[in-house]
Amino acid sequence: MKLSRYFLPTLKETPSDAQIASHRLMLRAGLIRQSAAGIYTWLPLGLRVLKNIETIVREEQGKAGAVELLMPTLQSADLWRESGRYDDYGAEMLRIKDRGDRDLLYGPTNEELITDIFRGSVKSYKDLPLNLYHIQWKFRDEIRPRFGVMRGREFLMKDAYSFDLDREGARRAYNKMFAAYLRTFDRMGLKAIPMAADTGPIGGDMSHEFLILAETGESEVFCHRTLLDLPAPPDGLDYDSDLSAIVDERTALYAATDEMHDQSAFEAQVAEADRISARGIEVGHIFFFGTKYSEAMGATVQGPEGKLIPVEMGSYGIGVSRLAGALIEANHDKDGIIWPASVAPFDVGLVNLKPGDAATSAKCDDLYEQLKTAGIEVLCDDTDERAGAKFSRMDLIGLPHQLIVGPRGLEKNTVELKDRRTGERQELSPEAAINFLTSQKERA
Ligand code: 5CA
Repeated sequence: MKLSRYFLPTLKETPSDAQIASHRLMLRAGLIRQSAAGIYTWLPLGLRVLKNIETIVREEQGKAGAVELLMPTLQSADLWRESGRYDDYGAEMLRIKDRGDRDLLYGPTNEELITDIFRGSVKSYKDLPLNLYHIQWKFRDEIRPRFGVMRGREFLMKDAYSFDLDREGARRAYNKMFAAYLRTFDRMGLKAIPMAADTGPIGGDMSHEFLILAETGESEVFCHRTLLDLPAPPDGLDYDSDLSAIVDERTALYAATDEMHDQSAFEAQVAEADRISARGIEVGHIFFFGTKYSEAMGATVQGPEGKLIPVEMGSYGIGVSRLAGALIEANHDKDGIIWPASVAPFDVGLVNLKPGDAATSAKCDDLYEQLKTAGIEVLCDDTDERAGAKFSRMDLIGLPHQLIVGPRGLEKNTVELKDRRTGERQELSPEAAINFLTSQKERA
């Protein structure tokens, strides 16, 4: 992509209404614009990040056996009357009437709709287990939308729903998602801490939140230090015993009991040196709620003996748009964003220091084509702005690598390669730079 033909409206000034780094940087780096309180447009650069996050989520859901579909944003109120949540959900739910005076709502979550889809088509235990998910916009009329996309009113969520014949099957589905979540966040370079949690308006008797440590997080985390050092579980775990071992081990290291949610109990039971009490951002939340919706809505299957059995269900959410903010909270410095390679909007920023110089521009075009051929996503700054402005914009938008090309270097057949995270710069030949970037891409 050539910057002169792109749409990257960065801001020079720090927006005064943004209280946390990720919100400020998302506005300044031209990732989002607010259109109403808690409602955002995703600008081209932000959209690329969102799509990369989606891709990782999608791949890991697929590996865990979940099947993608797409449900609408608008839902019929009648379904929610069946579960009893139309009245219970309260003011967070955006209620709409169509021209026929029928009640609709903008979905804050999809338990009812997926249960309706399930009961319409699945009749036998032989079709289980089943896990269906989608990645779709949700609306919750939060009292205090804040921190940009972290607590929006409209936000993108991945929500998966599992259906099983019995509790053991449902527990296994839950554990599978638990492991898939650890892998998903790990691929984004994030250390996610699973924490037993309240089930809130979703309901049920078991739930875990996944939290990313950050000072600006809205949740409190108490956990054992070793939890931070545990690697993500390996790919392809499928045995019940392996999966439940993962869940038991991590849950134990957070808080063994309910009473450990209480800070003083936590402090009595875990030695000070082993204790982490910090703030965290909730990037995912999984629930086991058994037959709460299947009984209320008549989602049954015929069991092996011919009896009708209400299915055991769980639901599994990831805050896809919130993750864009959480990733920045975890990856930035005074100059701007530092994207982990797996979600970066482009792999490389190619900086043409002198677009007026024919030889420099020809070399940039050549490098640009070579990078593209090697499958490397490149944003080329071909504008005629000052070098200083170009450097600060590249630092602000946080692409992992910057490849800087100018007439002085080219006289010696060199270009400069800068690593955004470490700030390290190396001078090398254009060929060596391409080889280096290709090897980085292959490793990722
Ligand atoms: N039905 C369940 C699981 S599919 C559910 O709705 N869970 S949830 O309420 O916990 O939401 C799932 C995830 O969406 C949260 O962990 C959080 O990361 C994200 N999320 C929730 N509310 C917001 C919000 N207002 N803005 C941005 N992300 C949000």
